[in-house]
Amino acid sequence: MASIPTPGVTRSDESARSGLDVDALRRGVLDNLVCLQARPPGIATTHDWYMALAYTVRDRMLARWAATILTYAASELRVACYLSAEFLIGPQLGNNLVNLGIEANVRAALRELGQDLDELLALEEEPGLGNGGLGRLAACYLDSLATLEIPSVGYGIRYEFGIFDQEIRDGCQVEVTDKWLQQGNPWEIVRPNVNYYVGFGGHTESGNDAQGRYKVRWIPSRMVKGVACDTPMLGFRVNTCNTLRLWKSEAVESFDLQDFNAGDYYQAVQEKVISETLSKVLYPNDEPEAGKRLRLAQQYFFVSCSLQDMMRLLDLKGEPVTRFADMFTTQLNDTHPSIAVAELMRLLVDERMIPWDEAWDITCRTLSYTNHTLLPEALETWGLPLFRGLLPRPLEIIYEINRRFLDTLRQTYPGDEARIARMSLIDESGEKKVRMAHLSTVGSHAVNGVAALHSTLLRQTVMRDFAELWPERFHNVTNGVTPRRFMLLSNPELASLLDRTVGEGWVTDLTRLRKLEAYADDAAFQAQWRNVKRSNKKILAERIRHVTDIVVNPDALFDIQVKRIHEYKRQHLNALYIITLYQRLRRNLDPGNVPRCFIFGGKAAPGYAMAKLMIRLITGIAEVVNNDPAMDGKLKVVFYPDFNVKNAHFIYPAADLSEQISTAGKEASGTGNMKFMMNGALTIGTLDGANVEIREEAGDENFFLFGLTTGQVDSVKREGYRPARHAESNAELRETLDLIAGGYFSRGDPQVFRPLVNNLLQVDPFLVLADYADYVACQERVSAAWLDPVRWTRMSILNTARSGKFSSDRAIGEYCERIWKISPVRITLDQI
Ligand code: 26Q
Repeated sequence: MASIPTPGVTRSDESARSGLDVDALRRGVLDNLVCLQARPPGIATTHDWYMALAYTVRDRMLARWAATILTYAASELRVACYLSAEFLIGPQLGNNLVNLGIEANVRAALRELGQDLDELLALEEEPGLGNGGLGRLAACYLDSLATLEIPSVGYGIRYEFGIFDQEIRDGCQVEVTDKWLQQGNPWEIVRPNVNYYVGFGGHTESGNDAQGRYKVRWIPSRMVKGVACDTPMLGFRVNTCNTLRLWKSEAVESFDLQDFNAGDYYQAVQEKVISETLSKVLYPNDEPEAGKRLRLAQQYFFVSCSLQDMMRLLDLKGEPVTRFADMFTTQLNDTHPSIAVAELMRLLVDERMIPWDEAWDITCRTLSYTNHTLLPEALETWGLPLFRGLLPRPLEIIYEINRRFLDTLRQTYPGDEARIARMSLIDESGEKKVRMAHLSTVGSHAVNGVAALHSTLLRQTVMRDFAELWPERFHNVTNGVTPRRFMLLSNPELASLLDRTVGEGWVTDLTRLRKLEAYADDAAFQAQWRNVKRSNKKILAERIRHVTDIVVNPDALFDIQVKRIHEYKRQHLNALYIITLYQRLRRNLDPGNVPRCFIFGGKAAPGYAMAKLMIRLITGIAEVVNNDPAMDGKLKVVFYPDFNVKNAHFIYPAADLSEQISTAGKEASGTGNMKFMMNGALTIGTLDGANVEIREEAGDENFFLFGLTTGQVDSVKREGYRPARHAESNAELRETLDLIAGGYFSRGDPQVFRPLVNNLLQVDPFLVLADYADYVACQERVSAAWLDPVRWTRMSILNTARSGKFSSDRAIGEYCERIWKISPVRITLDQI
């Protein structure tokens, strides 16, 4: 896309700091290289050039950032605050270039300096401040919020170590510490003067104050300081530049450090270390030991800093704290920030002397909660002893909220003690625990699921009692992803074809892609479509060769499954099919003889043994298949290490087939499924999460459906599932499992995959064997479709054409209208 002039900045204003033409950009890079990086061009490393370029781009965002902050500070408006323990924002340079519209000029300026933009882009370390879907969703939402010109802030934690880097050694995952800050982060501005104190531990004291009002004082045993670290979030071709504010923990400089004797000094230093540990590392999900004390401390830390920050902004604006809900609407991204219910109450009642009922009204009007999971083991709870030890005052507040809530329940449901026990904020069935999803639901005015099916199941299962009590509180907002990053930036060839075919407006109004339908059967357009895909597949093939040494054929069907490794996502179902196909090919029994390249990517939680074994199975199959000369030109298997946002950029555009094969009812939504669809991949999938809506939009005939439905899954389980029966009645499945169990994919060692095979045959909690036969049959339909390129290309075009619903702009539009009740605010640059 061509560059655009900066609104409000005339040519004569243009300087090395703000100019967008080639000359100004060139001078900007040189200036930053010499003055900020302190490196003359002669000795500068490529990384120095990257830093200089990043600063040059950031300089161009600062005027917009300042104008945005000033506008929000000055006007009477409502700000949406997105509270999330994770923001997986991905590399920033390319995205900012695209949003500013200066990619072509920057490329030219760098060329004059003897540098290559692509090389510099490849150097950027991405901030891996999230595990997967939930964190990336938060980042897509920030992009849409800025692009739609919605006043908003993202609040989270500035982890020093993000999600680990994955290496594959001897076929196994090895975790390597993610030192993303080692070389410096040019996008972040630390604001030491924006800081708050957060208390932990200690005890509470109660009594009456001078006016005779009952008051509780919390005397914490430890204070931690949170310092704001800001990253600008620029919208696409608009002046809105919002803030992602992440909190870094620091020790409070106390007297103990200054006037010490030897013993106190070491004690004080230890306290400092503990405080700084708070924002040290991101917790992986799916960890059996996830309920760690430090995790709860992290959650409270960032929530308290964020709410205090909002209060300070209110004070700065001269607004009374009673207007909190008019000035802020706050979304809780899952239960990770749900301690906000208690903390906002504490700040209002204890610190601002607001009467309880009024504070409760403010809290409920301010907060809303998004649920991202139905898996019982993933619903957050915290044991009472741990909670009380760390957060004694917030726990008292939760008790008081619960007491009042249960009182109203007893009036509504007299005598129904079972229901009341189910709804209580405290689970008393075993070891007592605080139920965070309950707390969020009671303390919010809106609760939503992330896909239509998920929201329905939420109302029917985990939230059933609450949905009966407050039906109007429950919503669905189907997830979405940003087409700026996942199409325009990462698939430039497709973007350019779309520009030429439907006009450039699709980037901010993805429903315009519908116009492509008219070209679905146009032979010339089909040829261009295939060329784009082929070119993207060549790029991925080259990356694969570079990283894994495996040579893949870009003309093979690229069948891709990239996502976190988890039993419910069923990468092992895919693996069983590959083995089946391998056996058929060896015997020349494959019906279509379609060359396939299976590509996997994804991280397993470090403590999740079965997920790690699934990786080993895939790499084990790859070793056998890729080294079998009989499979040349027919079958390849690749495990692409370290799947992250950066790698995703060249993976989604290269896909022919998108694997979305979770057990029905387990995947809340999925968002990778949407990225594949936009980039013209066809989906093979179950009726789970957003797949249901993807199929609805694409049309049944353009989606490869298989598997049990949620209703069937329930009845199979109710009737007593016997996985071994499927193996007994299906010779191919039996052979496949026997090969794994016999050590065929583990260099002859039958012990390696025993736990996996036994689990499948004896328990199979995710019904892999029950869905196997239908999956294999469905893959045969995929092969048949592939053999008819005109049909396949038509299906591919229609998938992209009908992906408009899955833009995060649509999702954010729904949050604004239905949940946040806020509207856009135009930012102009004339005020600074
Ligand atoms: C909780 C407690 C302690 C430690 C870690 C965690 C933790 C961290 C991250 C629990 C869950 C997560 C992440 C969950 C997640 O990514 N869920 C996905 O959210 C996507 C966006 O809505 C959906 O599309 C996916 O279906 C859902 O799995």
